[in-house]
Amino acid sequence: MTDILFTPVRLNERLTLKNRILMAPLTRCMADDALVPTQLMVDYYARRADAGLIISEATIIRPDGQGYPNTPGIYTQEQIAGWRKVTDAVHEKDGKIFAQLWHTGRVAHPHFWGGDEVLAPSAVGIEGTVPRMRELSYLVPRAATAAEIAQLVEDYAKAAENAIEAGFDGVEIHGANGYLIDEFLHHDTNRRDDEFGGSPENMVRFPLQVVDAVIARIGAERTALRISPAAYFNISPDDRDRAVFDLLLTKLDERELAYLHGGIFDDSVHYDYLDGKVSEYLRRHSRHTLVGVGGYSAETAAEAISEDKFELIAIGRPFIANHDYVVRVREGKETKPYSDELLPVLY
Ligand code: FNR
Ligand code: 8K6
Repeated sequence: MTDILFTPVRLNERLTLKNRILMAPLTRCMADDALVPTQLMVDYYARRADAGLIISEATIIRPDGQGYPNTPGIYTQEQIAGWRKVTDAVHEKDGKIFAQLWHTGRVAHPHFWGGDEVLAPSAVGIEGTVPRMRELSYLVPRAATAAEIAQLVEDYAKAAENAIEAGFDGVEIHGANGYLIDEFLHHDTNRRDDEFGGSPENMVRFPLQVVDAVIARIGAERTALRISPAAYFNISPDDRDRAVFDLLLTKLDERELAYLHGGIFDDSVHYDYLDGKVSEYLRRHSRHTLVGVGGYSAETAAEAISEDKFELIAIGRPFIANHDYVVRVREGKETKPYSDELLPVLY
């Protein structure tokens, strides 16, 4: 019944996946204080190498992209060397792994890098405090200048190059979930009136510059993108965002990508302004290989793939609770349930 998940997929000339089950990117806050991957992370990823592709936890491209404690980075030699141990261990077990490249934008907090300000598209803050660090209130960010935006593009490209040096098979640009790239794509967070805001053409400019810079540096076969057309996390929805994402997807169709990934926690939710679920919207508007995600079981994923709703499934919480998720599915065994309370002890 889940057999279709175990058919290999050729993404392009460089990459063929042994099955259709991806490990979703999952922030676990397990890096050391220099944001270097630890031995625990080496073991954690190696024991999930049965996945067709592991997408790493979101990994920051530079210090001021950090918004949570102990999230790994990929901008120092120590971090690159730490990731090399992870990628070697995954490859030894015949797995593949992409790095998810992250800048949290206005969700960053200077507490982590000892600065005094946060950069975002516009000076619009979020309410609340950093999770697990309830004493840290979010700041109102400063709108990045054009020169700072150009530097951010370069820093994404450099991080992609570092990821290849660290042995990753490719990168997934984190353009989802209310972080920097997503902030440019929504009216709630992008109030700019220069060439990066005010119209769909301008709002897609920075995200596409990042995609193009990463492709130029490491090749389209190794470049993937995650986006959240539904504002559902840290951003308020605005009906005008639909035109921005329509244009983004049209422009992405002019480029090659390893795959396109929807960022959502529950793909059964219907969004009126998308005329359907996130996966349905992406399918209608994109020609790229699509990753479905958000509340799927192996059975519902297999059904969706056999109905051609997407080609690949990313599994998040169940993969945290079951390091042997792929084996359990293949053998028709029960999977252990995930719970947030268990998160700190599951590896
Ligand atoms: C996430 N998710 C997430 N997404 C992302 O793009 N980068 C990340 O680092 C994280 N981190 C993260 C941590 C934890 C603890 C959870 C539960 C989720 C979202 C994740 O990739 C996925 O989209 C959702 O979990 C939905 O899939 P499941 O869990 O229903 O299979
Ligand atoms: C300290 C860890 C930080 C992790 C970053 C992102 C993931 C958080 C996961 C928690 C779940 C939040 C669900 C939000 C969905 C909103 C639906 C309306």
